[in-house]
Amino acid sequence: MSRKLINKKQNLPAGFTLIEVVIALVMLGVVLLLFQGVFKFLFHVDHRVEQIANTHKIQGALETYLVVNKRLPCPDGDSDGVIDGFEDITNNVCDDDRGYLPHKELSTDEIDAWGNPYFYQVIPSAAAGAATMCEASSVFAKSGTITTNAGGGGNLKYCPDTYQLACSNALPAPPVCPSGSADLAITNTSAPYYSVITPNPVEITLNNEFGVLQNNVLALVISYGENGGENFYYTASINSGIGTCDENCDGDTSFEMNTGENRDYIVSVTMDKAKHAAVLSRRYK
Ligand SMILES: [Ca+2]
Ligand SMILES: [Ca+2]
Ligand SMILES: [Ca+2]
Repeated sequence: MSRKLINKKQNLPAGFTLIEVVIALVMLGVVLLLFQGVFKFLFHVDHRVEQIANTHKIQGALETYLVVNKRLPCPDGDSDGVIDGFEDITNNVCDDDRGYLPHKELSTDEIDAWGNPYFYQVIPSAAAGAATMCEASSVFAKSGTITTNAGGGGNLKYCPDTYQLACSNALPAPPVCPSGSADLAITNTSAPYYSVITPNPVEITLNNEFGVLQNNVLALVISYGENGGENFYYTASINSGIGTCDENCDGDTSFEMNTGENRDYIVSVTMDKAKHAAVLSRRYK
């Protein structure tokens, strides 16, 4: 009888020891972690690729808006508590120099690839006073009568000898302009108010790791990328005391094309682009 039992035991298939089970579970865990890492990586790559495409769309939309309207839109502010996707502008002056992207006006998406809204910064002078042909803020002015005062804030000068215009208090002067230059007054009733002689704004600076990238920026659109939930101008520490804030949401007009995991996606429109758009629109003055 006992011999039979022993034989039966010997015929049973070999089971797993506890150590073998533990090793198998550890290996399974490692494999799952690897897969999770791969999926996370692919997820982020997918969003980055999507955002790069979004960035190109916004760049195209801003440039098309410039060509069609001969001006740029003001930010969609929150001063009135309403974010409606349309610019906030009063009497040819932007209500604020920063806010949300007027996405309905531009026919672009309201949010970026991570579901966060875009930040839109324009030159502070666009929200500071009257626009004249000799001021970069004129790129944001809507239709309506705007006069470039002779000898006033616009400083528009004309040289009868060379038919040359200049935005300056002193130029053109002899010998460039032998008989001297004269103050000139021009009244425009529709955009564009800016012209080939409108100086660069030098109000917003866009840097990269090597130094200044662009210093004639008129407007910037920013997606704060993967950490946009906390690193957004309207939620970061500068405004609400929560989240973190970097160079692109610290409230000043210096911005940076950063790289790495928390990189931001920036679209910029320079004065050169605005003048190019004015040429395309055949409304160059
Ligand atoms: Ca609005
Ligand atoms: Ca970021
Ligand atoms: Ca800054």
